[in-house]
Amino acid sequence: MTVKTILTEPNPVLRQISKPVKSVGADEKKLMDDMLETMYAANGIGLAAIQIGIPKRIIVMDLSKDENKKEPKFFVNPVIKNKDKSNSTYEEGCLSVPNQFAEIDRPKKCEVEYLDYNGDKKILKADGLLATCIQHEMDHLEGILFIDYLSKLKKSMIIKKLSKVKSTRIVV
Ligand code: GNR
Ligand code: NI
Repeated sequence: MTVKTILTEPNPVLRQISKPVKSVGADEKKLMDDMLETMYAANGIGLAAIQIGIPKRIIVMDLSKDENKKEPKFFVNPVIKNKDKSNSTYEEGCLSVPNQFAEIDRPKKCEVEYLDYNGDKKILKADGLLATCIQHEMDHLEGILFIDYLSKLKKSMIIKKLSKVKSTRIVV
């Protein structure tokens, strides 16, 4: 397992639409292992393959609070089936939008159909942070970031800040 570099906004790769996986083979399992390692190293609760530059419809997640009781979850070709009519608000962050947070409204509950690590078809009913996180990750598969839901002004301020951080790094 390898810790990969997480791409950050404004990197155009993050705007690519990820492609469905044909089958869950050795390459996909290796990718999922690397994604999980990368996510844990960055202290995130979810990661989409495009965040490490691979445009495949694969997501990993672990919402467990206890470091010693890991609960990794793998989603290949996920599809959201039933979105709840009622919304809930969470303060979201994103490993690809470092140190920026904003309250985002999303459907409170949803159902997800997907293939698991072994390529078996599964359905998950999600609520609370799990539902929020799945929808956040599904957005990555479509090239969408949470800042896209903010006003033009807030979004451009965040992108400006992130661009500055990057150019400073190059100068130093
Ligand atoms: O680590 C993460 N935390 C988080 C908090 C609230 C809503 C969504 C997330 S996902 C984020 C990791 C990430 O960027 N996944 O794409
Ligand atoms: Ni994210």
